[in-house]
Amino acid sequence: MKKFNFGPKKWLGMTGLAAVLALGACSSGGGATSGAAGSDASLGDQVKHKIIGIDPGAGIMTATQKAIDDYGLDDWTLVEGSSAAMNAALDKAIKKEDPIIVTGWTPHWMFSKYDLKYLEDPKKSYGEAEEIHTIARQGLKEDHPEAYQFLSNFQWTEDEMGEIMIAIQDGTAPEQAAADFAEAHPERVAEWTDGIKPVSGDTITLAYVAWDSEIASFSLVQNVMQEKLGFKVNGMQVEAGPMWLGVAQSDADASLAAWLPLTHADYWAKYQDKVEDLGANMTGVKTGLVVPSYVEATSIEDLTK
Ligand code: PBE
Repeated sequence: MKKFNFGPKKWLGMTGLAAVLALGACSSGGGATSGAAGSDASLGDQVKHKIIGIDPGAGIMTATQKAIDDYGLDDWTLVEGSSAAMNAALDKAIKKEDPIIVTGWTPHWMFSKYDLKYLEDPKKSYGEAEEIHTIARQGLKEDHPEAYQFLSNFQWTEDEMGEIMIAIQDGTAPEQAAADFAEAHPERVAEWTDGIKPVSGDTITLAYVAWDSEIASFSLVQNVMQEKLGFKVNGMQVEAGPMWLGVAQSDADASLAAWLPLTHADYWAKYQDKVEDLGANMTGVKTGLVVPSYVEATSIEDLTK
């Protein structure tokens, strides 16, 4: 069942003028591409030339700086914060039908909750076919062959991750959302654990970042490794840089949160000799600039107008 993109279309009513007044923006004159429909001010003026970003270590921040260069968005600023702060800003803007531009990615529950769209990226600043990879520390295969096998087997889909993310967003605790998923999909759990002999209490540490997608993957893998394979799984919740460094230095055994080839290209370049790539745990993922559907712009190129 398709779990994403069933968001209500209730934000399509326009109050562009109110948005302009609320932001105190002034009209940029004739011919400008307006932001919210009905407004004469350019989208840039309406959002004060700000893109709402997330934590500075996230690859999407590097990609967005690149987009700012690639598209000549000289007077634009990328605002640093966290995914929680970005989600809050997006929610606030949508409630008022104000224009807003955020750094966004899929899978993410925001596309289910709100009516959103990616701005087209003809210059490919955000890459093309992104995947989420599982990376392991050197020596994991020898030290914990069962964990290595399971982590190599683990692969899932955007819709499956969406079930956990949306449950968490609706208020279910991550561990419970993961347990519910494992119970609802025994055949998937059986595929991932097929032929692996359970251990008795070996400890495995998984590094991850508090991005909604990664909270979902960590929680599910922790649940399955603990409940079905007898591991004790610790989470090491850190920023993106320390996550990669943690696996490279063997402070963590593995991470499910390596976005490649583009999003974490800098980290990969730095640590590829010290980590092992176990392959994609999800394909067809995406990052970019995201706006509510009521914003008229359709491409990053429109931001220069
Ligand atoms: N993200 C979600 C991450 C990868 C997962 C897109 C925020 C990043 O930008 O590094």
